[in-house]
Amino acid sequence: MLRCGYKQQSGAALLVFITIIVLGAATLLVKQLGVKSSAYEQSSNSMQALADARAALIGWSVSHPSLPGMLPLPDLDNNGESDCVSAIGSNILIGRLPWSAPAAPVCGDAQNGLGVNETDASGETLWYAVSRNLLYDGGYPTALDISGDWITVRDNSGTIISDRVVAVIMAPGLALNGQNRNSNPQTASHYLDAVTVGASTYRNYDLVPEFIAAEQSDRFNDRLVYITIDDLMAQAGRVMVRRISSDVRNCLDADAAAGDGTYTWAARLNGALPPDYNDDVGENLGRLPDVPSSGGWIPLSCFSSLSYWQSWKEQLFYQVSTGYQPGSATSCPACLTLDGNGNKHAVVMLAGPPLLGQQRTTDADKGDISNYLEGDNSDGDSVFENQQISASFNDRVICVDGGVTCN
Ligand SMILES: [Ca+2]
Ligand SMILES: [Ca+2]
Ligand SMILES: [Ca+2]
Ligand SMILES: [Ca+2]
Repeated sequence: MLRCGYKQQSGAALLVFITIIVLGAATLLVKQLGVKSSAYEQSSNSMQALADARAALIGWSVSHPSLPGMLPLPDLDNNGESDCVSAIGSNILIGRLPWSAPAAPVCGDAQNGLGVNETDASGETLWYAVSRNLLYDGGYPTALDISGDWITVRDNSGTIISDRVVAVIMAPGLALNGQNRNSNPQTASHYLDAVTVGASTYRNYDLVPEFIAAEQSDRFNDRLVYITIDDLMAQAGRVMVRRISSDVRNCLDADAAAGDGTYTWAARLNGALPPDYNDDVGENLGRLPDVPSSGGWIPLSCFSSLSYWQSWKEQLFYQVSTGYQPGSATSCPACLTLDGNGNKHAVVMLAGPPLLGQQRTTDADKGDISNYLEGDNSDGDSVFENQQISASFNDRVICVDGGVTCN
């Protein structure tokens, strides 16, 4: 009996002990899951804020009234408004994402705010790094350079995710050890973090155009999203195609109608000199001329009056058919074909940003049409095409025929 009672007692004690262990483990598990789920929720909230901000930033750019494709200057003093930086000395600028409509034009550019004031899960305003190529610093017409020299974003292992980035939006998260946001509210390094991978340290707060989307740790808690030049131009390009379809086609048709029905010569591509925009007698293919011709052609000042013209004209190419070139009988069939449809008097081609293998740095680069146009648009014949935008094709071609079918 005694033995049996002892056994029962020790069995009960063991049961209690096991229960305590199991309950303890379960509590710990629930706590851990709670922490993980809360971290997941926080991260998920921050990612949603970043996604919303990214959409708003693209929307701001493509709907800019005078210069679709440009991006807002960062907010440097955290009052919600962009701040003018009249001489941008670095390749990028970093500040907060501006959300409020500025009271006065920024660097002379009247603009709205993004309209959304997103904050991350810790309540912090989002940060924003942007390539100077797409900023309006008052230096018009040199703004909006889509030729290259972009920002690189790397993953946790330092591998490049994209090197065609124009803007990075960052959720800073809570202050880490060593970050003091009370006395340094405008200092990016008190919000954004750095990670060392091998021999390289990537800092999300300095003016080196390299950013890292590292894994979360006690030394790194930034979350970021980015916009590439391709993302932006796919959308700004659509807006520009609509505007150019209307404005540039109207200028060309008006010029033809005011004269003898023929269309202007092109501005010759000459790789020995910077691009010029004078029409050249005998040139069917080149850029669109926007200065008065010496040959008595009606000046195409129509183009120069377009607000976006100076920033976009390097990307615009033009071919006039022999059937409608100056001095011609203004008749097809010596006309152009676009997407299988003939009888086009002229075509205008919007090149888009450079694709893999295309360079637009030197005068020689800028004089070579294959650095801008692809597929059937770069071979110099009379047949042109639009294709689905892809990594190997991003031209947009519109036709001109006096409004008969091209409209
Ligand atoms: Ca400001
Ligand atoms: Ca951070
Ligand atoms: Ca192209
Ligand atoms: Ca062709």
